[in-house]
Amino acid sequence: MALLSPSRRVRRTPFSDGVEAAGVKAYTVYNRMLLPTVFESVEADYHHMKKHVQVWDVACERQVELRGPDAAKLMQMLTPRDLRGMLPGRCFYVPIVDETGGMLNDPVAVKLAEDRWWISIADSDLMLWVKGIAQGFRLDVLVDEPDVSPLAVQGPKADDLMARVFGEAVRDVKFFRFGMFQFEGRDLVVARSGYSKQGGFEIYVEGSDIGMPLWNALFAAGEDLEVRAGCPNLIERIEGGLLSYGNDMTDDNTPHECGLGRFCDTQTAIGCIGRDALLRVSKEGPTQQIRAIAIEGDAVPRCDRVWPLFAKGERIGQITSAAWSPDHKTNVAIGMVRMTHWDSGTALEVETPEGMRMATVQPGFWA
Ligand code: THG
Repeated sequence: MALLSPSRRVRRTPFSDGVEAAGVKAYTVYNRMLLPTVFESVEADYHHMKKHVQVWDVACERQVELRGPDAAKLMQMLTPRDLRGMLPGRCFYVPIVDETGGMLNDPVAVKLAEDRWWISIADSDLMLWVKGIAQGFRLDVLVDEPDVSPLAVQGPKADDLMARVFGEAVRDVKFFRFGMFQFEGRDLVVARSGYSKQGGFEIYVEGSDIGMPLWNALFAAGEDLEVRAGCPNLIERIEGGLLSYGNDMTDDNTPHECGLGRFCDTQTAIGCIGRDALLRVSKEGPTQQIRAIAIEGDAVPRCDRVWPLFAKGERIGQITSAAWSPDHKTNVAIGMVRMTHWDSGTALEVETPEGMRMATVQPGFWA
């Protein structure tokens, strides 16, 4: 593919200088911001992440901040997940739905205080929807995008690296919770979370000016841990069943179709804008759903459009993400499959740009 023309519309991040010095080989654009996709190679990056520790520039996971007396009310209007039991210091993975129950985003909600939330968004212009609702319902809440840029530290040695920079107490942070930790005299949110199944942390870097100092401190502290610059890895995230908004699902899909029913409490999520629509569709249950799918044969090419899925010549779904897995010695994939063909073991055919391949519905994701 040709190169990406840089311009003001494609925002750099507080870590871009470090990413470039580390030899980034490819970028994508996410929330109108640069997101690295390859350093050495997708496969080499994958093996390194599973064995060591990586620092990821995920500043493109922008924060939509809700601040004010109606912040919690607004947050509950956005999602069918019941937030009443959520305490400050917690992070929740939350489907965000429109009035039809269609997925608008699948962010991580960070509850800083009853009246202060961050919505750590996937790739869609969620702030416009949130501002529209706040204004339309005359809510007493400010909605904006603060100067906060997540930096992820992922891999089996993440705890050791983080302890060297933030102190031993960081090891005690539990999954999907956060604590406040100091760096150069500034208090930062540090959560145990991240877009991989290898474990690790996300540092919500508040203030672009400390971006490179923190980046450099992590690399200086982790030399003997073989720390490297990395990024969300296509192979690893498919193995783990981590969904990519805009790729694996769009606003045409309900959370239940996406397999996110476990993050919905539609009965009790009073105030959620999509609640009535979801109650209607969830009565019958979804008629298609996301599945782990293995594709036979050699490494598939990059999946940059839907690949139709067939059974006996009939179209029954589509593949939306696929990659060769060196650890599982098969092509791992994420697809949306009709109910009639979604059972584990069902044999399918997938139309790739390089021809038809046999494929099989898996009992679950690989990791
Ligand atoms: N971290 C933060 N912001 C993000 C992402 C992130 N914004 C964009 C994107 N990623 C949002 N999508 C996801 C998808 C999956 C998860 C988090 C964000 C995730 N899921 C876990 C799982 O499915 O195993 C755990 C969910 C749970 O049990 O609560 O982590 O990565 N800040």
